[in-house]
Amino acid sequence: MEFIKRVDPEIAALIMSEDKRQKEHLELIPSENFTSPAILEAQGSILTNKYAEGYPGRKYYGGCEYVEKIEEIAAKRACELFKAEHANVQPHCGTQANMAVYFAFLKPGDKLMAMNLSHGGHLSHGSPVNFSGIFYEVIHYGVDKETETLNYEEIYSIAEKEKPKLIVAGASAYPRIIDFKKFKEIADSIGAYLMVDMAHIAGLVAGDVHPNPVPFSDFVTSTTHKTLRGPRGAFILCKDEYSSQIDKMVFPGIQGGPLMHVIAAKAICFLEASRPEFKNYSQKVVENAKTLANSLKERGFRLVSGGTDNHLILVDLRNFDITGKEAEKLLESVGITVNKNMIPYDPKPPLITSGIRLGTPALTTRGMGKEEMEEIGDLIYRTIKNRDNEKELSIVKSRVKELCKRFPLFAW
Ligand code: DSN
Repeated sequence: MEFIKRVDPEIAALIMSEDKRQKEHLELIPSENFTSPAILEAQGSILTNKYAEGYPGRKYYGGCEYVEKIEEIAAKRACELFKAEHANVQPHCGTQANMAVYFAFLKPGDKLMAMNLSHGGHLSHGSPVNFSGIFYEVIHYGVDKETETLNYEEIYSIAEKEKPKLIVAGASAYPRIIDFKKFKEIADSIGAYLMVDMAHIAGLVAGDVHPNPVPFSDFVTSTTHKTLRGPRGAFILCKDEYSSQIDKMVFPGIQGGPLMHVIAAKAICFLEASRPEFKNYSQKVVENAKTLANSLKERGFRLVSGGTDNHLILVDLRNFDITGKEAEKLLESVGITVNKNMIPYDPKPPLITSGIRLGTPALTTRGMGKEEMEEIGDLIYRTIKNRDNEKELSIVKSRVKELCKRFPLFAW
């Protein structure tokens, strides 16, 4: 920070404030995590100075001898980690990874079938306000009203009737295991491509606590910064037969110069995720989510689908007579960061919502375990229950502070 402080004190002060916020809050947003100091170092490295359009061995610039080695290593590690035939590590974000697949294999107006955003899907899975909903004819599937889980028979009958060219599996607010084999059978039965967006669960797949979609999919897209705990970025895995169409669509199709500092950080992330410690970490993420889910259930919260199999919990707040928006703000005021989220068949609009989405990847990185998850369930309950009781809220605040102090983040 010394250089930033000298050159731009205004930005330095804001970074320091954010640093303090990250250290002193309980981070429960399921798509967030804390990267290692090695990954931070790579992202802040001189690699940001280098242009490297094209692919290793076929770069459009001189002086690429080191950065292309880095890109080769990153792609090779991604393939090894997820047992894939081909990896493109250049996509800047998850939406661009999805865009590359759609643009490479669909024409505007083609049919795409994906999970409804309001049932746990993602904007880039055909939301009308996203390019994917503007360029394609989108058919959505959702979760069953009773079980709040994916009903594969229902998905099969929608696919059979609508005959989409590409089916997307994957979600950003679905607390259960996704059966990729079933999705593959559905896609095969109508001759559709299957793309799995595993952004949320990539770290769980790497740690062998969630089935790997790679053997069942034509394309797998992912971000690197969620459960995978890498830098902010994305990648695409595919079979060799699709590699040249995917590569051409990422560059020159939709992106320019790759972010080589981020690609180096992705290489480190894949290495870290291949180690035994990461397997241990992923198991703890899931165990912690189950413990937090039980702690909340015991205190009267209704969980969408009744619980969780992964890193994420979706809480229906209606019996506590508070909206997702209000709960997000209230919890933030005591140092607990969550995000408001639609629950399936939510009567409230997306900016209000009836739910909150919680996840354990970040707090597990801090080293928190079963005992802390039980306590956090209690802190969430006490905050919501005593929302107008300043004395209770200040007790919660100090318990949050104490927890954060006992589990410090990496110093930098
Ligand atoms: N915005 C991410 C999430 O929070 O789930 C998905 O891209």
